[in-house]
Amino acid sequence: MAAPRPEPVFDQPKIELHVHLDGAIRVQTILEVAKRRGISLPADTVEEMTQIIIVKKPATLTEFLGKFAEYMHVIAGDREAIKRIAYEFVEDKAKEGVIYVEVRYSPHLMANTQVEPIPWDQKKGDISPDDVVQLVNEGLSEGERAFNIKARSILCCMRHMPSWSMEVVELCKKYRHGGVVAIDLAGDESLNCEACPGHRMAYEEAERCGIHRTVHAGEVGPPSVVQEAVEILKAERIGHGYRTLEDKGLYKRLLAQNMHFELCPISSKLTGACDPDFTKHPVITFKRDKANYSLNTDDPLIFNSTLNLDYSTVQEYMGLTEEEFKRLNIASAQSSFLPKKEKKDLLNKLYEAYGMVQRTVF
Ligand code: PRH
Ligand code: ZN
Repeated sequence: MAAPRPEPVFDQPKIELHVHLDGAIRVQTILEVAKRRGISLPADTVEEMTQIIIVKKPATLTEFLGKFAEYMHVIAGDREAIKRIAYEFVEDKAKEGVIYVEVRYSPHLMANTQVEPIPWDQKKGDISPDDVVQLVNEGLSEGERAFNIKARSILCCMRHMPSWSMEVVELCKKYRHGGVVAIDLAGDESLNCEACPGHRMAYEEAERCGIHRTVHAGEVGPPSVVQEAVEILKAERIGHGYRTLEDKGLYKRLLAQNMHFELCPISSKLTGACDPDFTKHPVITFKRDKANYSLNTDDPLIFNSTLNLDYSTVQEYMGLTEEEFKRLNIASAQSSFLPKKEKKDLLNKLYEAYGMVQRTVF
C-alpha cells in the first residue's frame, strides 16, 4: 500500500522555476517504456527501480549526475516517451498546486539513444535535438490544456559539451513562440568552473536576441562562477547560487540588483552543495535579507522528493512562514521568464488567491 501523502504545508497556488524534466520522470513510466522497447533494466518493480535511482544520503554533484545514466537511455530517442514524460510532468505539477512552471532539459541528452559520452548525432536513432523540443512542446501544451496550468520550458547547455551550446540557443530562438522561454547552463560545475567560449558565444547570442538567461552557478562551484554568470553570461537568474554568500561584496551587489536565486533545499543537501544540517542552510540568510528567491525541487525523481517536502523542510528547519511563502512565490512570478502581459496575469492570480488587494502596475 502506498504511504499516505502528507498534508501540503502551503496549500496555495505555487510557482516553480527550477526543475529538470529528465529529473522528474515517473518510475512507472520508465519501466513501461523499457518493456515496450525491449530494454532490460536492473529491476522491474517501481519500488526496486526507485531504490536504484534515488540518492539516499548526501553525495557529491558528480555522483548525483551519474544517476541519470540509470534510466535516461530508456527515454532518450523515443518519440512517444519524450512526449509522454512532458505531459505527465504537467499533471504531476498540477497535483502539487503549481500554477506556473518553467521546466528545463537538454535537447541533446534526450536525442537518440543516450549512452554517454557518444555525441548525440553518432548514436543510434533518428531523433534530433530539434525533434526533442517539438515533442516536449507538444507534451507540455497537451498537459496545459488537460490540467489547466501554465508550463514553459528552458533549454540547457551542458558544461561538459560547449560544442552543443550554439545549437541550443538556435533552438531557443526557433521555439521562442512555441513555449521555450530561456537558455540555461547545467552540469558539473565542480569539473568545469569557467564557461568555455562555446557557452559564452551562445549566451552572447541569447542576449542579442532577447532570449532570457539563467545559469547553474555557485551550487558547488566558488562565488567566481556566479560572478562570471552575471557579468559575462549576463544571467538574469542564478540556479542555486548558495556559495554567493561566501563573497560578501558579490552578495551585496546581487541583492541590490534584485537578482533572483533559484533555491532547491532538498537537492542542495543530497548533492553535497550545502551542509546537511538544515538549520545552517543559506535559505535562512536569503530569507533574512528579503532576497529575491524561489523554492524548487530540481530533480524530484532522483531525490525521491516532492515540492511539498521542500516547503515543509524550510518551514520546519529554516523558520519560513506562510507570509514568506507568499512573498517568495510573488517574487518567483515577478522573476519568471513570461512576457509582460502574461506575467501580470499570473501575479494577479497569486494576489487574488493569497487574499492580497495589491495589483501589479507595469
Ligand atoms: N545541477 C547541475 N546540473 C543538473 C542538476 C543540478 O541542479 N540537475 C540536473 N542537472 C543536469 C543533468 O545532467 C540533466 O541531465 C541536465 O541537467 C539537463 O536537465
Ligand atoms: Zn538544476
